[in-house]
Amino acid sequence: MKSGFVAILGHPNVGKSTILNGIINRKISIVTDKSQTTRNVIKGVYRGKDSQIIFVDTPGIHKPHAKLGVEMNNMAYSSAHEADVNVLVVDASKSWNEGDEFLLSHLDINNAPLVVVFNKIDQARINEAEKLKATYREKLPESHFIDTVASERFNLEELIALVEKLLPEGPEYYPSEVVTDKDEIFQIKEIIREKVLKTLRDEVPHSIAIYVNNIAWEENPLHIHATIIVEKDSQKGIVIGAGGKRIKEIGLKARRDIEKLLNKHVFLELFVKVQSDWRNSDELLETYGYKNKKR
Ligand SMILES: Nc1nc2c(ncn2[C@@H]2O[C@H](COP(=O)(O)OP(=O)(O)O)[C@@H](O)[C@H]2O)c(=O)[nH]1
Ligand SMILES: [Mg+2]
Repeated sequence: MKSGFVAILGHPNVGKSTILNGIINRKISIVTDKSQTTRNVIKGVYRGKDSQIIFVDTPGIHKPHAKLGVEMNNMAYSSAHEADVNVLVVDASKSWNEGDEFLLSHLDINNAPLVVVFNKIDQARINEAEKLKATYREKLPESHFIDTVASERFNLEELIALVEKLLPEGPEYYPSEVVTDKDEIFQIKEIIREKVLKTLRDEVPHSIAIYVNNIAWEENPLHIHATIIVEKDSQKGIVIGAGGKRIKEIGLKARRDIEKLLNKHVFLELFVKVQSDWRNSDELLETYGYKNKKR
């Protein structure tokens, strides 16, 4: 059978997680309209007739401002290095800029085949997109190219077929029931983080981490006690909202998704805690699951 690891790489916000979810046909990686939503490497297992492809969603590559950003970039770089095929996702509605230079100069794609995906072609202007594509073709002449609209699942089957063709013969890496390498606690934290991101304005999201203090698995409803970590008192106020209105809304939305994930009734208790500059603390990055451990 054809099998292997396929890293989905690119700038923040280009649609990498949407591609993973579209391919696996399940929401395993959170998606928002904000950049740097994905902070970990998330694997999704695709099974074809005679293939098993492990798609690896990665944090967007960007110029880092804190240690968290450095860790996130490193996760992407090492995923690229270990992959059998790399998929570089480009926002086709943007023109070539120094961000693209930064990305190409930092990526070590290790001689594995590279597929460049021009996503969001629904938002692109034809002439501009052609210019962008020509630049990529010139810089990466050995690569394969495909257009997609990930949010509509347009051309994702074609992308899978292309990747399948480029993969080597290999073993089945995961048993048949496994869809993702991430456990339920990770998914619960990501659901809560997504609801915070979607409920708040732009300035807070990068400062947020989620910590699960306790899950009483034997209780019904299942009791989950989690903490939203922020960096400043003012952010704590924003997350809680007037009269606790916003945190209630976050809790309600998160609870619904967690119940869907676990297929159980859930009682979700949320707290907010200030921990200034956690994004630059090695110890706290480790606690919150953002340390780039060797996989
Ligand atoms: N118009 C359009 N929007 C898209 C497409 N793919 C993804 N998006 C949107 O782009 C935003 C970022 O997507 P996401 O998957 O989180 O990007 P990531 O940061 O690269 O993982 C979300 O609001 C998506 O709904 C597409 O093909 N067309
Ligand atoms: Mg993402």
